[in-house]
Amino acid sequence: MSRSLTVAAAQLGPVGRDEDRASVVDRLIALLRQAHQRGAVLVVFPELALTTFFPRWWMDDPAQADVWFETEMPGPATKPLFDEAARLGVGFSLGYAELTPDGHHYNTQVLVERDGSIVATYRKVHIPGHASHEPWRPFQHLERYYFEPGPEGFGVWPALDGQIGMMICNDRRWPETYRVMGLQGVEMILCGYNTPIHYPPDPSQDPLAGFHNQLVMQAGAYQNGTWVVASAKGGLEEGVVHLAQSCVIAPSGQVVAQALSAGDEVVVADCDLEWCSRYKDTLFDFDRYRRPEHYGDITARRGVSLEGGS
Ligand code: CDT
Repeated sequence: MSRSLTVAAAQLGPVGRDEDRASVVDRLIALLRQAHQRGAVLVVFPELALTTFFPRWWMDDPAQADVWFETEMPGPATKPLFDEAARLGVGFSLGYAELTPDGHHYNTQVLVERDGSIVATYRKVHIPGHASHEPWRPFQHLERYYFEPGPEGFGVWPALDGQIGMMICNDRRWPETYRVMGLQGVEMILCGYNTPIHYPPDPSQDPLAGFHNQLVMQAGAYQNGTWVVASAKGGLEEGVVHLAQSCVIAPSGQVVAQALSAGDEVVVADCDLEWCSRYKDTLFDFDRYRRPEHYGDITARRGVSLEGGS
């Protein structure tokens, strides 16, 4: 028996500083329609898809950046995307900067069902970069200045006839991201990202950006028996080159589809969610093989307390 979910990673090319929400949403709708024509019922858009990657700029007052944030979802600019997706019967996931009514700033991704209803909102847990101006860098990565970490952690939701989880960009580099969702039975993890290829604190990592991108997601998929769908904002954006390489990864860890360009592109794969059980019920049968009851013993033997003292 198979349980097919045809999914599209809707990669975006650069979004300029002066590009308004309406024109970006037009691009998203064009990608949505292409994905639908190719049979997709779920479309994954990138992190902070509605704007340029603004954390590359320092602003003396962080409130100046509020123009890049959404105060409602859908709002007037994003409603056409919600309407077209519901008309086509396509679910989607969209990354955006969220300003909550009580003043919190999050890097957020929403999951929307085929009927246009919001299933879940995930707020990025791992906030990378730095929190103050570092003029020595050729460009800033001020996510820690503009965003708070999401307080809710990682969830998994029944949607699209499967068990769906979300992570955002830097989250994908941390094994616990996948494991926390794996322990909740995740079958498909949706991820948007903006990854500058140049890493100023250690440029020796630059040539490895694409390798590391795949290394972490292929390992996370395999070790937790889950599909991973990753959608980039790639290309040269406001002078900074971003990794493209959007892809779909199977529970075997194999890349089954990948972007060919660094621009707007739809990457489609037909995913059998039953494939997850081949791994979840065998080599990575958590109930059978994981031994969390031993973790305390190991740390005690090494003279390390779980509280972090010694
Ligand atoms: N957007 C995002 O999380 N990007 C990070 C860049 C890390 S370097 C500060 C990433 O992990 O791809």
